[in-house]
Amino acid sequence: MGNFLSSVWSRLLGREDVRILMVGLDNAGKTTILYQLKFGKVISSVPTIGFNVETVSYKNISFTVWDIGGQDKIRNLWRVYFQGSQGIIFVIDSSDRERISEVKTELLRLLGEDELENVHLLIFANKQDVENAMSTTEIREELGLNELKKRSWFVQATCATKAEGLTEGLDWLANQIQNRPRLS
Ligand SMILES: Nc1nc2c(ncn2[C@@H]2O[C@H](COP(=O)(O)OP(=O)(O)OP(=O)(O)O)[C@@H](O)[C@H]2O)c(=O)[nH]1
Ligand SMILES: [Mg+2]
Repeated sequence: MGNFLSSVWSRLLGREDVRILMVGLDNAGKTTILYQLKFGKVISSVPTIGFNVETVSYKNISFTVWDIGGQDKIRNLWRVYFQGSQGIIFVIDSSDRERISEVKTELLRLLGEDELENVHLLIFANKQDVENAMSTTEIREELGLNELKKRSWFVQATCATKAEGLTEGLDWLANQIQNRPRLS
């Protein structure tokens, strides 16, 4: 990840290990984001079966991002990876209006998991470059985020293929984890 996000990582100095999970429906852009963070360039991705995991070290911290495939039949496996995570990145294909209710169902199911009760939630409203993509305001409304109680959450507009918005979102997440590793 090199210098790309060093200002983000420097906020997390002193933390031994920070574990972030990245989930979302299939085709949302998770693997593209992971590769952007790791390599800083777009690498063509194929649907993930199972997961990709990348650990990035910066000084004395290690930051592990688990990119878990979003296909319907493996979503039940997400919970295997929840334990010990401080942050969740939930990636949405903002151009996929047809599946926004499915996104909401999955998100609410995720947030209902005991293991994730106090975990910070960063939502990447991805594919903002696609014409007629849902805005962050629309996504907040569609997902009913304003009704979330006791949860620190943030919606960031992104275009993963151009690496836009990723740093801003992770900056928010890093701040949250720095200030309050887990809410309680
Ligand atoms: N236009 C556009 N396409 C994107 C963007 N991000 C990802 N894509 C494309 O969307 C497709 C799916 O991206 P992936 O990163 O493989 O999606 P994923 O969430 O990992 O999908 P699964 O592994 O199946 O769960 C690829 O063709 C990407 O190039 C974006 O911001 N804009
Ligand atoms: Mg993938």
